[in-house]
Amino acid sequence: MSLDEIQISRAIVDRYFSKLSDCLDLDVAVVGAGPSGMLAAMRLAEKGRKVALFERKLAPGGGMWGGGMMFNEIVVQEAAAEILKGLGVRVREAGEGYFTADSVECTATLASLACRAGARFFNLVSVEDVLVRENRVTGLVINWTPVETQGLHVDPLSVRARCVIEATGHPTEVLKVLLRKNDVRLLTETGGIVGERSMWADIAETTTLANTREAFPGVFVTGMAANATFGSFRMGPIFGGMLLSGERVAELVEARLAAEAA
Ligand code: 48F
Repeated sequence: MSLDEIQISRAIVDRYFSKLSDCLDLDVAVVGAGPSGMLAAMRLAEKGRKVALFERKLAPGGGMWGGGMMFNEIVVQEAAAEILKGLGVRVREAGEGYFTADSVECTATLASLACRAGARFFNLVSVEDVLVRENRVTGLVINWTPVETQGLHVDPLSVRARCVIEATGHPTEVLKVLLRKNDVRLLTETGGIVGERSMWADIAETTTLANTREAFPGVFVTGMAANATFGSFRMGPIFGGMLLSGERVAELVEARLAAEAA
């Protein structure tokens, strides 16, 4: 068979646009492909939900690749170690209830399994705004990351979603733009983003799970975005809370989708 560059190009264009077209109307749109977003997307896709992840960067994975200060090992506690083992990641005991795993193995495994479960990844795509109808977020406004980084004056496209998962990590970008452009209040004590506090791993790991919930009708927060939204501490390179939060948000969203369908 002789290779034809035009056929190669056509295959890419056709496949990409059929994928994008199919994802213009979603059950769940996940913003940010860090550990919490990828695990949530995987679990919801496993349930048969139509899920897409929108990730600004070229590589999915967020802050997990670099471990702590670029030392590419992560630390998790027992419950999260069990999640990783269940995904086939090799986990090693580090004593006194701590476990370690290779951060590249963890990140690559999460990305691979989320894809294989059926979640569709759109990397190099930034979420720049939301759709709001009757005090509920009903979708996202997306654009190419190079348009954003170059400051090009190019209008975006929109995606409808029955639920949005805010998994943008520390910056909490979905809720920030929602608040900036609309006269709305979040389901927090202050009505706004309470804000992330300095490092306190012990409390942060516990509160991440409690903070994983709906922050505005249609928007569920997970991972560091959950702690930033409801005002808890950062925890650094211990990733148990991120994984448990990803699992939890998937359960909450699945329950919501099922209840709304009933
Ligand atoms: O930051 P990130 O890894 O989020 P996470 O799942 O995990 C946090 C940990 O990595 C670590 C930590 C835990 O110990 O403190 O920081 O909460 O991944 C967030 C992803 O969201 C992308 C961003 O590029 C990153 O990959 N992202 C952020 N804003 C947008 C976005 C946006 N507006 N549109 C698309 N992607």
